[in-house]
Amino acid sequence: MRLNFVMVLLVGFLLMSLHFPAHHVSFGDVNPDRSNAVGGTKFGEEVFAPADTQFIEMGVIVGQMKFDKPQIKVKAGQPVAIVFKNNDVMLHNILILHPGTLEQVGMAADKMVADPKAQEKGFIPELEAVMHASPLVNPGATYTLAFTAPEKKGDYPYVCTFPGHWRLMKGIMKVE
Ligand SMILES: [Cu+2]
Repeated sequence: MRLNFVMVLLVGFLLMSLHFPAHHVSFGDVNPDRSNAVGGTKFGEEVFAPADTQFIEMGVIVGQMKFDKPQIKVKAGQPVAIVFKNNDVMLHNILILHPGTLEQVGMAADKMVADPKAQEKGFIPELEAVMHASPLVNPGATYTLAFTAPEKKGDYPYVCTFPGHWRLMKGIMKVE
């Protein structure tokens, strides 16, 4: 399992590095408070997943602008790795949000179309509501978003913030 995880990250990095200039992979300015992330918010980082990591595969329903899972469940305080495979034909990302902030983040993402640096920022709004975020993932590429599930139980939205996607491309991460 550990080897697979590292392989996924490395393969993801190789695929993405073919398409994105280096500055697209910097996330330091989006939300500095990601100290509880296991890793995976940057490409190429070698992340050793703890043995109790909950791996969750996530894909896209092709042409429908939807994640292939409307809901996922994780255990509070446990390491999580969402293996996001963009099997669609357009760019997508995946963000984990604080409960009740989907609209706020979605609207902010849509407004980013007017921001000349939006692509560079991966269409990730600079809001406290954003807990974890992947970069934009190219069609055919996979990105593993690794983090520690919140201690606080509840319904945490996940969403793609490519402009116009958030109303359909969303789901709920149930922290139990
Ligand atoms: Cu999307």
